[in-house]
Amino acid sequence: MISVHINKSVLAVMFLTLCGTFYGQKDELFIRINQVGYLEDDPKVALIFSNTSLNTEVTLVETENEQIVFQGKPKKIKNKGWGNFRYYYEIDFSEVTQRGRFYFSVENTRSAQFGIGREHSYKNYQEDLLSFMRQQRCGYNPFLDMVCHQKDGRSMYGPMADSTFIDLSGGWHDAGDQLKYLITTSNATAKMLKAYELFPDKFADKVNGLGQEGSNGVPDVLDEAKWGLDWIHKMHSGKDQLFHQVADDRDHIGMKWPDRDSSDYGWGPNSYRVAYFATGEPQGLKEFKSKATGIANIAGRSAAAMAIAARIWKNDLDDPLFAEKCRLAAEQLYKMGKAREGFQQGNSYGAPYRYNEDTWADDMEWAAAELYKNTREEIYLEDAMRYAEMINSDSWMGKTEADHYRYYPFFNIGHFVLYPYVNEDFQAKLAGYYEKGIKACMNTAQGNAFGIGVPFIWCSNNLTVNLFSQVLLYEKMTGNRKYRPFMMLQRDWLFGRNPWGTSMFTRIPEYGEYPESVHTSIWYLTREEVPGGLVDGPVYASVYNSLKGIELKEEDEFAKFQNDYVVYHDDFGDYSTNEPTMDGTADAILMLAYLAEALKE
Ligand SMILES: [Ca+2]
Ligand SMILES: [Ca+2]
Ligand SMILES: [Ca+2]
Repeated sequence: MISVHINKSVLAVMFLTLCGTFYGQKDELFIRINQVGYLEDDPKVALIFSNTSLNTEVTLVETENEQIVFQGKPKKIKNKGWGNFRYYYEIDFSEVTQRGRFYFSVENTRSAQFGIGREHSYKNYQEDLLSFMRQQRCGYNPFLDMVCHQKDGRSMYGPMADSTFIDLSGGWHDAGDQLKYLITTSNATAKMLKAYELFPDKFADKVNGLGQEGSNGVPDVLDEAKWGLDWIHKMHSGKDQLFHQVADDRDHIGMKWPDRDSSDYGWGPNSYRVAYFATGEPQGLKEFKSKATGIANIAGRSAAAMAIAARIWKNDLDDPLFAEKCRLAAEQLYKMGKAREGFQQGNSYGAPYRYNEDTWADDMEWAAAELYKNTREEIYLEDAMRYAEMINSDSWMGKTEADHYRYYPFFNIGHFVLYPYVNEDFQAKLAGYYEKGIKACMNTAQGNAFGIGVPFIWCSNNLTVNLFSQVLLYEKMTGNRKYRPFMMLQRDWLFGRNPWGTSMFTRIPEYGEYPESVHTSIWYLTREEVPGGLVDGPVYASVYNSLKGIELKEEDEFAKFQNDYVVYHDDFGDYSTNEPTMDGTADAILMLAYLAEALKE
C-alpha cells in the first residue's frame, strides 16, 4: 500500500511539473500571516513562497464588505526559507491600520483570515491559556472533575527516613506527562504573578479557587498562581526544607487517566509516588544521575514567587494571613538559596532526559529584587546587583545549541525587576544585558526568511515567547521601541507566519490552523480540544531524528513543508514538537495579556 501511494505521488508531481513547464500553469503558492492578527500600529509583513516566480500584485480584502483595502507588489527576499521552495517574497502592509477582519488574495490563492485591532485579533486569549493551566492541575482537576495523585509522595534523599510520607498533592502535571517539578512550577507561578502585576486590567474572574465555574472575587490568574503557591508551600516542608520533584520518568508508560495512574514507584500502581528532596547533590535512583552544585535556582525562583505573592495578597486581595505566610516563606527560601548557591537539576530514572538547568544567579537576582521591593532592606539590593553582574547576559540567545532547559527560565526577568532601584549607570548595564541577547537573536534571524531568532532546540516555542517578553520589558525599561518590529515577528511566527502556516497554541485562533493531535492524555482519552496550550514547537530535523520512541500516528498534513533543517508535526505521536507544556503556556500569559483588550467592567 505504501509503495503504491508513493508511486502515485511521484507521478502526480511529475505531471504537475510537466504542466507547469509546457502550459505555464502556476505552482501552488503559500501565504503566511499571523492568523490571530495585528494591533493597528504594529509592523505587518506577510510572507509568500512558491516554486515559481510571482509577478502579480497581491490584494488585502476586508471580509465583511469584500472590499480591497490594500494592493502591493511582493518584494523578493534572499534569506533562506529552509523548505523546498525556490522563491520567497514579503509584502509589507504596515500602513493598513483599519480595524476589522481581512484576508490576502494572490492569483487564485487566499490566505487564512486574520484581524487588525485588539477586538478583532487578540481579544482575551490569555483566558484560554489559564483554562489550559486548569486542565493541567493535579490533586483536583476541574477540567475532568477528577481527584488524582492524593498519595504524593514518599521521600527520597531527605533528612527524614526514606519513604516517609509527605503531603505534596496539588500543583500541575508538567506537560503531557504527570510529573511535577519545582523547576517549572516555581517559574510558572512567579510569571503568572508578574503578568498580573504588569497588566492587572486584563484578567477576568470566572472561576473559583478550585477552578470550577463561578466567580470568587479573585482574578482567575491569581487563583491559578495560588494553586502553584499552595504546592510550593508544601514542597517547602519545613523552615530549611525543600522538595524539588514528585515522580519521575516511570510515569512514561502511555496515556492514562490521572486518577488511574498505573505507574509504579515501588509501592504498587496508582499509589505513592517518589518525592525528591533538594540536597544540592547529584541524584538519580538508577543509572542516570543529575548534576547539582546547590539549590539556589529553585530556592531563588520559589522565593521570588512568594515575595510577589506577599505583596499581592496583602495589597490587592486584602488577605494578610496568606500574605504573611508567603512573606515568611520568601525570606526562608531566599536564605536557603544564598546558603547553597548553585543549581539542582531535574531527576530521571530510566531515561537520559532531564531538565538540565545550571543557571542560578538569575533566579537569586529575581528573588533579591522582589524582596528589596517589599522590604527596602539594603542587603537585598546589594545581593541583587551582585547576582545581576554574575549572570550578566548569560543565555541561550545567539547560541545554536544548548542543553535542555540549561538557561531556564529562558529570559531573566530579574534585570527588569531590579531596574527601578539602581542608578543610571547600573540601569544602562541591565538594559545592555537584555540588548545583547536581543541583538544575538536578531543575528540568528538574519539567516532565514521568517525573521525567527531562536535555535530549534527542544521547546523552541518557549524560547520564542521569552524572547518576545525580553524585548517587551526592554521597551518598558528604556522607552526605546527600536526592537519592536523584531519582537512582533517572533509573535507572528507563533501564530502562523512559519513554514507550516500553523499557530502553536491549541485552538487559537479557533478559525485557523492550530495544533489538534497533541501529545497529552486528555486529548488522547477524551478527544476534546482544550484551548490555550503552547506546544513545544519546531525542532531541528537532527533533534527529531535522534529522539527515542517517536512515531507519527497520522499522515503528515505538513509533509511538503518539512525539510532537512527544521520540522514540526501536528501529530499525537510527536512528543518533541507537539506536546503542550504547562510552563511554556504559563510564560505566554504575559505576552497575550499585553496584546489583549482591557476588560470592560
Ligand atoms: Ca476567580
Ligand atoms: Ca536559572
Ligand atoms: Ca492542525
